[in-house]
Amino acid sequence: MKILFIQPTSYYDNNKLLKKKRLYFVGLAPAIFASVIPEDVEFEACLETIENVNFNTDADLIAISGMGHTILRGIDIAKEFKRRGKTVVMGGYMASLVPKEIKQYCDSVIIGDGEISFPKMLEDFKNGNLQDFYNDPLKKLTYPLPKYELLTNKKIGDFLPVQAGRGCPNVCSFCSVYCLYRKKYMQRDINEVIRDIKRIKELGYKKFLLLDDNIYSNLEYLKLLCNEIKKLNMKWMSQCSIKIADNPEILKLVSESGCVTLSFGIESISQESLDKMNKSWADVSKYSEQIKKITDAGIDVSTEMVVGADGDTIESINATVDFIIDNKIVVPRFYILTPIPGTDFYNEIVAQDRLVNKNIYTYNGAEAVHMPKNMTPDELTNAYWKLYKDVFSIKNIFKRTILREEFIKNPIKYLFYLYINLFYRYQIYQGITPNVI
Ligand code: B12
Repeated sequence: MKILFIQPTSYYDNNKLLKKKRLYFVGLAPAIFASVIPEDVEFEACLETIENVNFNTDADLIAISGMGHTILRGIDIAKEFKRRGKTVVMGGYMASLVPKEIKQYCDSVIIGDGEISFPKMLEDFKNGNLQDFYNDPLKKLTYPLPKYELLTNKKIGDFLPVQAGRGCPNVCSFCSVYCLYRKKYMQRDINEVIRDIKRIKELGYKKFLLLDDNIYSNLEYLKLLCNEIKKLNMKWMSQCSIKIADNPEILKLVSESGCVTLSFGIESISQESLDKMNKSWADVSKYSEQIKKITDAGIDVSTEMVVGADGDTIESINATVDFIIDNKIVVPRFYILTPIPGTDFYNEIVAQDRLVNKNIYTYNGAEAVHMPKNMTPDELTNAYWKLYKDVFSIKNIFKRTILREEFIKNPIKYLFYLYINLFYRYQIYQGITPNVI
C-alpha cells in the first residue's frame, strides 16, 4: 500500500503555478501522518511549491491538503487523479471549513485533526469501506515522533516545525483557526515537544519553528517550555500575541531561550477594525511601544496585517506605510481581509448582502471580494497593492533593514532581511502576495 500526500502550491496570474527553488517554511502534517500509519504502508510527500506532482504515480491513495486558496489547485489535482481512476482523500483547514463543498471532488474528507482519522480512513480504504467524512477531534494533543526525514531531503529552510499547541482561545471572527476549533486550545506535553526538538537537533538543525497559535495564553506552560528549550541551545521562531511585550519577565525568558523572531497578527492600525473583528484585546495605541519592547529584548518582529475591515479607510491604509516604516518592521506581510467560506466573517458578510464576488473559487486574499464600508472593492484592491509597493520601495526597504542602528551590531542578519525584502518586492511586482519565502 502506498500513499502520495500532496501539499498543493497556489495559482497566480491566471493559472500559472507558483514555483520556488526552496520552500523555507514547511507544514508538519506529512511528517505526522508518516508516523501514525502502519509501518508497512509507504508514504511519499510532494510539496508542490518545490516539486512536481507525479500524476503517473503507482500510489494507491492520494491524500491532498491545502491552505487557503491553494485548495483551488488541490481540487484540480484531485480531479486529475480521479480522472485517472485513483482514490482521493482531502483534509486540512480549508477542506475542514467547507467539507461538503470539497467532497464533490474527492472520495472522502477528513475534518479537523487527522491523527485518529487518517489511520482509520486508511483501514476503511483497505477494507473497501471508505466513508464520505471523518471527524475525530483529538481530546489530547499527542502523537508519535514526526518522521522529519520525510522533509529533510527536500529543498527547505534551515529549520523544521515543532508543534506546542493547536487551536486558539481567541474568537477573531475572520480567522480559520477560531472558526474550526471554536476556542478549543490544546497544548502538547512539554516532554513531547522537547523530544521533537531534540530529534531536530540530532538531524543537524540549529533552528526550529514553534507552531502554536497562541503560545502566550498559558504563561506557566510557556515558562516551563522556555526553561527546557534553553538547555538545548537552539534558535527558534514563532507567532505570538503582541501582549507578550507587556510582560518583561516572560519576554526576557523567551528571548534567553533562543527565540529570535516572532510574528504578530496585529491586523490593522484602526482600533475600530480590530473591534469589529472581535479582536479588541489588541490595543493599537500601544503597538509602537510594544514593538519597541520586543525588539529591545533582542527579538525581531514580523507582522501580519489585513486591510479592508470596517474601520479601514483609504487614509488609514496609506498611513499603514508610515506605521511600518516608523516601527522598522523587518518582514511585514499584508492580506486583503477575505470572508473565507466557513468562517463567521463570511456568514456575517453574506447576511449583510455585502458579498460582491460570490464565486468562492476565485478568492485569493489579494483581491477584494466583499463590499468594504469606506471604499469600493476596486479601491480596496488598489490600495492594497499600493500599500505593498510603498512599503517595499527600495528606499523603505533600506530604512527597515540596513539603515538602522542595529545593523552595525549584526550586519549579516540585516543583510538576510534585505534579501527577503528584495525577494518580496520581486514577487509584488509580479502580482504575487509574498507569503512563501
Ligand atoms: C507552516 C504554515 C505555513 C507555511 C508552510 C506552507 C506549506 N505549504 O507547507 C507557509 C508560511 C509557507 C504558509 C503559507 C500559507 N499559509 Co499557512 N500556515 C502554516 C501554519 C502556521 C502551520 C501549519 C502546520 O504545520 N500546522 C501543524 C499541523 C499538524 O496541522 P495542520 O496542517 O492543520 O494538519 C492537521 C489537520 O489539518 C489535518 N490535515 C492537514 N492536511 C491534511 C491533508 C489530508 C489529506 C488529511 C486527511 C488531513 C489533513 O491533519 C493534520 C494533523 O492533525 C498554519 C497555522 C496552523 N494553526 O496550523 C498556517 C495556515 C494553515 N496557513 C494558512 C494560510 C491561509 C496560508 C496561505 C494561503 C497564506 C496566504 N493568505 O497567502 C499560504 C499558502 C502557501 C502554500 N503554497 O501552501 C491558514 C489556513 C486557513 C485556511 N482556511 O485554509 C492557516 C491556518 C493560518 C491562519 N491562521 O489562517 N503557511
